[in-house]
Amino acid sequence: MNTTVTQEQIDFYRENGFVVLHDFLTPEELETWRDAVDGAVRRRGERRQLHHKDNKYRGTYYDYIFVQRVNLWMDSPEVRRLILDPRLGKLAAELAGVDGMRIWHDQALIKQPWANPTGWHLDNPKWSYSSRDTLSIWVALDDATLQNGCLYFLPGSHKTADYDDVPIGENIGDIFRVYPQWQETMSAPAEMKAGSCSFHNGLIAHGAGANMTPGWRRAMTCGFMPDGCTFNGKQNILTDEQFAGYEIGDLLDDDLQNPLIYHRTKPFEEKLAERFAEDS
Ligand SMILES: O=C(O)CCC(=O)C(=O)O
Ligand SMILES: [Fe+2]
Repeated sequence: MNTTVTQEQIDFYRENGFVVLHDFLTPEELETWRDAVDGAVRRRGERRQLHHKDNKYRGTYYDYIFVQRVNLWMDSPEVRRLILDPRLGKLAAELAGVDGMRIWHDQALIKQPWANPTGWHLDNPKWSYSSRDTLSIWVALDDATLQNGCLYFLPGSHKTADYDDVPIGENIGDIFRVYPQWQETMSAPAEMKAGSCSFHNGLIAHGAGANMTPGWRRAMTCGFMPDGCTFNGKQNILTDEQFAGYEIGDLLDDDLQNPLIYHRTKPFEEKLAERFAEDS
């Protein structure tokens, strides 16, 4: 895994709100990621989240955007080993320019053959904290192409976005009703070979094309929350119990839900090691 970034890549990320890192995984690592994610998705069955009983989107337009399975690190030791990796945390922290990173959630996002496009949206306004430094990694498990639904970004939109949420719905351009100032911005596709990845800011406008092919477009993603973020009143992935337990302004520092996977100065290794000790 090539987790070194140049100053040029950091500058590109800060200016544009995304960066593509080609050849991120070795061919062997790519096989490990594919096996881990495929196995975890299969075992998860219909449940988008571990605490769900069923899939409320079954058969809807949303269900045919992608197979979405959230927080696979929680129920798959194989995915846990990949996602709770301090090298990912350090890389995310370097791009964002923060001291430490926690996991917000991981997600397998698998576009089925002939899947719907992923409408333009922002990520962070959906989440339970607000941070202009939060960001996600998106790892291509298959080649992501213009034909099968690669990501697209609106470069620089993270700088002028605010916290109005736009649902990922059937009109892929709904976001331009909320942010008409972006209507003239040219989008940037992010085609990637399998094993490459991108990082994108939590406030950049992004989406993905339809899958116009009979093949699969698999991706594994993870949102990283800068250490020190506080609850903003949105439930998002929190269970009803967790949601009821937080008050606006509370620190989101529950290591069972949002493990600290990297910090420049605070110790974090011991807690992570305890996590992995349970696996063996
Ligand atoms: O993979 C996709 O279709 C969308 C990905 C996305 O929205 C994300 O990773 O935040
Ligand atoms: Fe997104």
